[in-house]
Amino acid sequence: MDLARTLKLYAAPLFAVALLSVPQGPVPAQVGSPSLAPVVQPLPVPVPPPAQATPDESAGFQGYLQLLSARARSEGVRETTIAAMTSGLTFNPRVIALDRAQPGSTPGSPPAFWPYYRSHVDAARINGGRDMFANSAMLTPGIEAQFGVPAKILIAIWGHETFYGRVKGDFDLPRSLATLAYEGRRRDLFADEFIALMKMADRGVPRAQMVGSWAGAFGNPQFLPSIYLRLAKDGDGDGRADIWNSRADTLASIANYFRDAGWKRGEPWGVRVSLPDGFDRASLPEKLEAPSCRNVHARHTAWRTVAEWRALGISPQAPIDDTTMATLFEPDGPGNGSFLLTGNYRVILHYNCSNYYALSVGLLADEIAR
Ligand SMILES: [Ca+2]
Repeated sequence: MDLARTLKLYAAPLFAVALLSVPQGPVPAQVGSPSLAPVVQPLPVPVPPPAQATPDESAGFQGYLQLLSARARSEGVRETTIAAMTSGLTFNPRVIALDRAQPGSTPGSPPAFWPYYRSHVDAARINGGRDMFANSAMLTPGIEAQFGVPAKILIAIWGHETFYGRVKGDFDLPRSLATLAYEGRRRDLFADEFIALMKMADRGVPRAQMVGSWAGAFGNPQFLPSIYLRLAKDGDGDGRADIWNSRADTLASIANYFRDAGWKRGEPWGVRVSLPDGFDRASLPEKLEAPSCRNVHARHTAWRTVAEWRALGISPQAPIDDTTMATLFEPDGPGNGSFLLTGNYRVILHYNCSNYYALSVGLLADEIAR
């Protein structure tokens, strides 16, 4: 799962990018080390103009494709698939320009959450989710029963990733993944994804369907190929996991990802809380330490039960069991909104490790079901 988590970090939420008004495709704020800045940044990032592949790059890339092909062959990928996936493939300098345009960790205080939230979880996002929620009412009880994940969460993920399928990306996936692997900064990860994409083709996914984000994520939930192979589900029983076009397959696949990542049935992602006047924040339990995604988790307190939080004077604004373990998080500091976050919030972070992302998903989900 560590590998899967790391890989999923490459899958930028396209909708966030669209709303950042970056004119030339998705620009996730951070790819790679989960200990860096949030994946979703509230500020637009200047994108350098596309460069041309140099002759050396082109020659080297073609040689590298032969290495990838040999590996695919050794892993049982069919010869016709290898040919279909590599013939005519060229290095894409645009993908590298986008990759290099990502900002690193932002020094100083993290940017404010609420302005980001207001601009991203707008009326269109909420109303689109409510429509999807209502129109999926025949479908979702079965998925909720099977996987234990609320439909509102699944739909909020879909809304965040691709605005309910409206913005899925149009980069050629083999070209993007092979380019990122060849460039070498994270070669092993992207080479693995390229091989996984070939295996998808062997399973019958059409070459023409292989388009998505510049970083290799695709379909309604923006899965990477390895995630697709491992977790995509056929929700409508036609024998194919069509996360590009099928609502049932999309929702079942996101639900399967969440179940696999440890979503706990019946537990909320978190609740808003109120703190008593003069609450002594200096006495709060220490910061949360996590093996990955440290900067994101370090903004939360250590775990306490809800009963222990209540004993400190903190009042949940929605139902949550006293025995539930939770951390306290105040994204914009005291007096600007406070939350108790459960283990299920960590599952949303597993999908995309950013407090902006996870808190927005949780709040959008609650708006959708309101
Ligand atoms: Ca299907």
